[in-house]
Amino acid sequence: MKKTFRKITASITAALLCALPLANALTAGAVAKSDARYTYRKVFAVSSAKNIDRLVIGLACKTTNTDAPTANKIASGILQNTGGGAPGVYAGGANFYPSNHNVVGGLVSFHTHCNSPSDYKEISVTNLAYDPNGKLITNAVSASPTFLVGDINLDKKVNEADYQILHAGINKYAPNSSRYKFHYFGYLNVSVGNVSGNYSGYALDINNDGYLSKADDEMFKLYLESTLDRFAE
Ligand SMILES: [Ca+2]
Ligand SMILES: [Ca+2]
Repeated sequence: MKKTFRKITASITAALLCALPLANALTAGAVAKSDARYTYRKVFAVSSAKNIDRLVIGLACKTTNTDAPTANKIASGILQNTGGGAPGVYAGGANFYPSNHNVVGGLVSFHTHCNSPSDYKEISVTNLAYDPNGKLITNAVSASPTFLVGDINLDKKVNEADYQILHAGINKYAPNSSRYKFHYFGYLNVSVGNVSGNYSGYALDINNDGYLSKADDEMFKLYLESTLDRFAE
């Protein structure tokens, strides 16, 4: 019963409440501190040509110690952030119109900042792709789990151990200042010393540009030395 109600609430929120000002979502304890260290991200990506004209995405989460979800472009195109909410709930939303209907790889993402890794509480996700005739294309776009940016080894901490994996991954997949284009939902095999592991591709894209490159390494170093409070998106 509760689950059904949530689903209904989410679809109503996505369909009808998009124009509500975000101020409606602000309650006591909402919004991360300005120097909050933790960024959560969800990536929407497509693995093969699907003739996508419009992608409608949404991400609803609780407001406690958390900023409102905001959409970011990965592929080129037009992005319109919408969004609204109800007390205690953010309903981030966006429309994305890719420049290339047959784009492959990352399309868009949502990000939000939190005071601590345990603050992020997801409620629902919307992911609808339409062709140029306005027809729904089923299973066109995949959404990653919402993940803590920088926590590559999934221990809920962002630290030197994660950086070592990133650094080794760049040496293997993007050597000599080259760039490796992510397919996002595959795994990259990376070894640090004699420990080898498979890591989600999207987890290594620290700067969220769709590629693994030296720029990800540099951004992570700035974060570890606290020159950067948090990853932007
Ligand atoms: Ca970690
Ligand atoms: Ca990158």
